Parts: sequence; structure tokens; C-alpha cells
Amino acid sequence: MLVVSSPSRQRQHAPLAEIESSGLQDPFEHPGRAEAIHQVLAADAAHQIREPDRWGATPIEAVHDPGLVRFLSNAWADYQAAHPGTHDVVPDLFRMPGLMEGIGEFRAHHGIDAELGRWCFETTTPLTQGTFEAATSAVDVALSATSLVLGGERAVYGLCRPPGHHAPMSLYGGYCFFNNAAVAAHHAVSTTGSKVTVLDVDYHHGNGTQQIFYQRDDVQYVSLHGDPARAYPYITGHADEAGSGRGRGANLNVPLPLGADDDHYAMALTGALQAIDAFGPDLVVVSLGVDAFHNDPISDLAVTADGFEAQGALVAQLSVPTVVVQEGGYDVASLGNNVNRWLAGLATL
Ligand code: OKP
Ligand code: ZN
Repeated sequence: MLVVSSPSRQRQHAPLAEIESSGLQDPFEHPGRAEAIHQVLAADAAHQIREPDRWGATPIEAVHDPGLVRFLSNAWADYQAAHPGTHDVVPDLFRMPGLMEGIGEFRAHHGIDAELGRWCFETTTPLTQGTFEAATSAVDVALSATSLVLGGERAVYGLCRPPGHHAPMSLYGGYCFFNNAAVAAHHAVSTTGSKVTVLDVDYHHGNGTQQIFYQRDDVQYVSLHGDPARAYPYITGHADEAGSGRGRGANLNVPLPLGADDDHYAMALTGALQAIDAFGPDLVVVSLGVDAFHNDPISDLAVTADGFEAQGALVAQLSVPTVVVQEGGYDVASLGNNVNRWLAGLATL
């Protein structure tokens, strides 16, 4: 399979620590994740690896607020000017609506500290010196993979890092800065006029992708994930979130119970694939997280490597050209193999 990867740019997003469940610890989301995947795919003769092209800000700003792009492009430098010597930047205040309740609107011009709390929605996503370069490289990877599929390839894998599916139009968080899958899906729709499905098999609900396409009927969003009653991002991912306006019926959430195994997953995925078939997309973008793995450090499902291959094979049965973009997966020792097994299943396409 063709693989698009950008090792030297992805590794520039390199947090020292992560605040998780109220503790400071080594980051789960780190450059070694992408290195592990790259290494396994490079060693498999089934794949051919290439670098992405540079796509610039225009396709990003077609789905994200240009203000978010401008903010992220300068945030680290602005923070250094205000707080010299900081490595990992995390907001100390979030711009919650209640702060101005009964007072009025938030003011337009703030310093970097207020801006951080304007654009970031949570604490586990440190911003570092090379974050913007890495985040734009992940978008470039997704767009280059998509362009290869639009050019006639049946399936292409994009090794995106940092991941993207938690980033809505005008916020970053959940290890995500730009929504790689959403930028790719919108690019495909806007250049071909066709319908696209984003199928999200990451353990976490892709709240960002859902938000970006919630009112649209040209992009369907289908996600299987840990039930938000217990799983991050808690706020979204319920089965009754079905889309609104023209988008009503084009959003499908399948919350999964604790401990769901290969069989349970395959059954849920089979139902989701029927909904995709009924929508009739010309292209599928898979948000591939392998954090449903039984040994993943931040998840609670029980999927095995065989189960990942079975997932890929089920998706292949759709017989629709497919772009696969990397999202999560945090058991670094098994990460490359799990991704490779998923792609081996898909390769029957
Ligand atoms: C990104 B992706 C739970 C904290 C969760 C963020 C997780 C982001 C996952 N206490 N931290 O969907 O794999
Ligand atoms: Zn995840």
C-alpha cells in the first residue's frame, strides 16, 4: 500500500509532560508513536513510503477558523515573549461562557494568556516550539494521501501525527490541533463534488469531526467509541446525536461498553457499515485509532491484533476508495503491528 509519512516534521511536536487525570506524567502522545509505526511499515515489503507535498493554510482554513490557524502559527513565540523559557505551553484559564454571564461579550484583543484560554479546550495538549510545523505536516500527510486516492489509488495510508479528530472548527485539544481527517474529507468533497464518509474507529469519540460536519449532508460521520458516560471527551458521542438541519441522519454514534472484544466490535462495525452503504459515499476517510487495543494504557476495550485485521477486512467490503489517517493508539510496543494488521485487512479492497 502507498504510505505517506513525514518523520522529520512530525517529531517537532515533542511535549515533555502531560496532565492526565490530575497527574503530571510522561506524555502518552509523543514522537515515538509515529516512529514505531513508520518502522514497522518500512520493514514490510507490502508498502511504499513517500513524503507529503506542502498544501499551505488554504485547505485548513476551509474547515477551521482562520483565527485558530493564525493563533497556532504564533502561539509558542508569543508565549516565549511573555514567559521566557517555557517548554510546554498549557493554558491557566479557559474562556468559559459563565465568566461573562450577565456582563457582556468577551473583548476582542487579549494577550497570549487570554488567547490560549480562547482557543484551547482542555489541559492534556501541550503546545511546544515545533507544534505548528508538526500539525501542518499531519494535514499535509492527510491531503497528499487523499490526493493519491482521488488520482486512482484504491487505498492509501497517511501516518498523521499529531492526531486530529478532537479538534472542532475553532478549538484545539485532545492531543489534536488541526482536524486532519476533516480537512481531507472537505478537500475531497470540494474538489470532486462527491459525497464522503468519515469512519472513526479510534477509541475516543471524534467530537471535532462531528462538530465540523454536524449540519452537512455531503459528509457523513460514523464513529465507534467508548461510551461518553465513562470515556473522554465525555461531552459528545451519544447515540442520539444524529446531525441537525440538512445534516440530520448523516451522523451516527455507536457507544461501546467497557471490555468490548473483537466479536462485539465486528458486530457493531458491521451495523455501522450498513449505514455507510446506505449513504453511498464515493470516498471513505478512516480515522484509524488503534487504542481499542486490549493493552492500551488509556482505554478500556479488548480488541486484539486479529480484531484490527478483521476491522480492515470489513471496511474493504464496502468497495469504496479509502484514505486511512492515523489518530490514536498508545501501546507503543504493539502500535506498528496493530496498524499494519488493520491495513493488511483493508488491502483485500
Ligand atoms: C486522543 B485520541 C483522560 C484524559 C484524556 C486526552 C485523550 C486524547 C485522545 N483522563 N486525554 O482520540 O486518541
Ligand atoms: Zn483515541
